[in-house]
Amino acid sequence: MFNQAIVRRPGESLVNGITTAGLGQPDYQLALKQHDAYIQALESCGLTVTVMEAEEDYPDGMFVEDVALLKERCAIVTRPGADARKGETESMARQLAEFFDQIHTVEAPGTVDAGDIKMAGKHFYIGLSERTNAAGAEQVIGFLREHGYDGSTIMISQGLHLKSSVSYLENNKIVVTGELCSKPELARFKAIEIEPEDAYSANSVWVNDRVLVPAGYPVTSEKIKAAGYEIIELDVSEFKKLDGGLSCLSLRF
Ligand code: CIR
Repeated sequence: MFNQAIVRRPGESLVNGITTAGLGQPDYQLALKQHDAYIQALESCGLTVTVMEAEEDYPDGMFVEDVALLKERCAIVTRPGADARKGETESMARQLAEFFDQIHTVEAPGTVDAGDIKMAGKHFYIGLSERTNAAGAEQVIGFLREHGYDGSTIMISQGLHLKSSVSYLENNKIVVTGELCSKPELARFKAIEIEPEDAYSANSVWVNDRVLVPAGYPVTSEKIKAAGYEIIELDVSEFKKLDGGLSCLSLRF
């Protein structure tokens, strides 16, 4: 179960965020409203939400999931793969010091976006992507082992991050799409498969037995409900325009 979440407010500079989506510029005011609803959803799942201020120098700063990996007493600050995002870690490291005594840090030449890291119980799957390299994954696995966890890597070639295409819903269940449907590394899970046209919704988020699902994907919502979960649909259209999914908007621990 999670007790805490950390989010960061979007800044007006979000219009300059990195994107390949081709969906147009995000609307700042609408992004704020969607962010408010996201925070409320986390609170309704019983989490205490720490809201960090926007940093205008970092247009992608609200995608906090990429800059840290948190698990009970293990905190890792990453080294994001995109140069424009590397500086986001400074304020995150300061924030995490309020919660964690020891903080590990990924160092060069390693790069890791924690959107590439899916935790499933005590095991962490790390996607090797355009943002996360083998040196970074190796460092993360080393830190995890110090705390009694383990990790392994999966090569990915589709989507921005591993978690763009797979989410762990606890109870040995995953929501999965695209190339990951046939990855032997994930064969041990019960898969809720998502069709390519709904791929964005494979990034859904388990929070204390509820599942946050992006609004606009009724087939996915029905499949997750049929698997026994209560769902909360959230409109995150403005973050989708920046290749961001639901999970990227928070760190949950
Ligand atoms: C980026 O390209 O880094 C951001 N525009 C989107 C990051 C999304 N993060 C995530 O999926 N974990």
